[in-house]
Amino acid sequence: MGARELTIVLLSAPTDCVDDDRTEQSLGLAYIASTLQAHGYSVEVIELTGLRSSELATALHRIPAVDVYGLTCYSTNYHSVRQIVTHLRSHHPGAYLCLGGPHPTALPTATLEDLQIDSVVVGDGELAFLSIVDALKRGRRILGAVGAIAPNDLDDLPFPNRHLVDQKTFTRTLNHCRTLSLISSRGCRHRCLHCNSVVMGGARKRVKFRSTGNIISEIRELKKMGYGALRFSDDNFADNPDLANLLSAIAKEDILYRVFSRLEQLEPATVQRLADSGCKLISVGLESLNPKNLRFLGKAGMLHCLKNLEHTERHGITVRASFMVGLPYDTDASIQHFFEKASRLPFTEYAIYALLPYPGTPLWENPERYGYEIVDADFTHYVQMGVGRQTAFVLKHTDPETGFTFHPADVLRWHCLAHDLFSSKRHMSNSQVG
Ligand code: B12
Ligand code: SF4
Repeated sequence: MGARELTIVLLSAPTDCVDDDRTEQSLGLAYIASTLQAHGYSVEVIELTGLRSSELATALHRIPAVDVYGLTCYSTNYHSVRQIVTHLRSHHPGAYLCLGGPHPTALPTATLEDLQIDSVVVGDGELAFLSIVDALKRGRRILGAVGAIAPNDLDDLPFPNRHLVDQKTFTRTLNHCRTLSLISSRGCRHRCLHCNSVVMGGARKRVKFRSTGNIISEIRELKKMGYGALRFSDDNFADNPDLANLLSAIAKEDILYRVFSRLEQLEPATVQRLADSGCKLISVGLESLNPKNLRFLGKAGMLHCLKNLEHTERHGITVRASFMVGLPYDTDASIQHFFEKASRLPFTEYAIYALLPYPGTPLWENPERYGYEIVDADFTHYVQMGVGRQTAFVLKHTDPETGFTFHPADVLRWHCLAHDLFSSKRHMSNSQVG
């Protein structure tokens, strides 16, 4: 690969494991595309999400022959990523293949060994992939795991390019308006035991935030594209150190939006500002009302701020609270007790997942330390909320003190019981907001 211009295709892979995997384009690929373009490369993005697995083989033949392929990969769509890689290797044997995203970031060596790819990027991919492509242009093929090159300042990144895919083919809405996602920070300062954010922070010690001015410029660009409804994909949106200014600036933009936030952050004054600036939905991870379970997860502080739910709903912001089953101190009696209690809390929408050991999290690395055994090591089964609200549980747990053991069947039973106890709430799949 010499002086000739390099041709590059970025790909996302489908999965059958959820009802809809085509809610939005991959923001990660859109960021990588715009970074490459800013450095003079031309890029094509092919989103294969939305295809059923039976349709994938045919679609693969439509992927053009290029010099470089970059694929984004979750744990749950790993099978179809493998199928795509196998196809590309056999039809375009000389092409350079690179993987990035949550799964290869957690398991770079295993992914490199399992798939015949040239490299994986660990963590943020914009500058690392650019360095890979620059090297290829100079005739050097970088092989193996490539560490993220984090930008000193997120504002230096060009906005993700949303014009390379047909936005009308994606399904996300908020208040019945078609919705685009953006992200105002990278990483999360918390270290909850189950959460993949530890991995995606690239073990980052410091969360990075974009400036208010930079976020507002992107919002204006999205409005010009015809989108006044947005979703912030940040792990903990309200943790922004410049939040008050950011929300005052957003308030002038006349948009609707939704966020994810820790409950601790949702103090009355913050909630007022969120409501005034157009926030319609906040997703919060309540996880469990059992204090021992919350301590286990690293969320013990949450029980002291349940009052924050009241302010939020009172300001007309729908709260979507998510809970977990399969935590160490769960029993039939405790599920009954704590979910009954939770059903009386002031939130409108809910989701219930099972605890899953995503690769790279402490629970995956060292399950026995927490009394768990992984009984199904196929991470493509690690679906929190799959087709028809199904959840998966792949762990067995034994309490070291009492010897009480629970298995996947118990957890799936608790999942059903918890749903029944929440009959006065609305499941997120029936959301009237987003
Ligand atoms: C939006 C989103 C979704 C969307 C997907 C939209 C899409 N088209 O990708 C939907 C709603 C469909 C979804 C579904 C699920 N999700 Co989700 N989702 C997210 C969320 C909130 C934001 C992703 C995002 O936009 N990030 C911002 C961009 C900039 O970052 P990024 O995508 O990671 O990309 C960067 C790097 O990863 C890297 N990179 C990524 N791809 C590539 C490719 C190359 C070639 C290179 C070099 C680099 C690279 O560079 C990018 C730029 O820096 C994340 C949490 C988060 N904060 O990241 C969870 C997250 C990705 N989801 C997660 C999970 C668990 C799921 C589900 C399994 C949940 C379920 N229903 O059971 C499903 C799985 C669906 C599937 N496809 O298999 C986990 C992933 C865990 C894992 N090991 O796979 C995450 C990390 C949440 C978490 N903290 O646990 N999700
Ligand atoms: S669960 Fe939420 S607060 Fe905890 S590490 Fe993950 S994103 Fe951060």
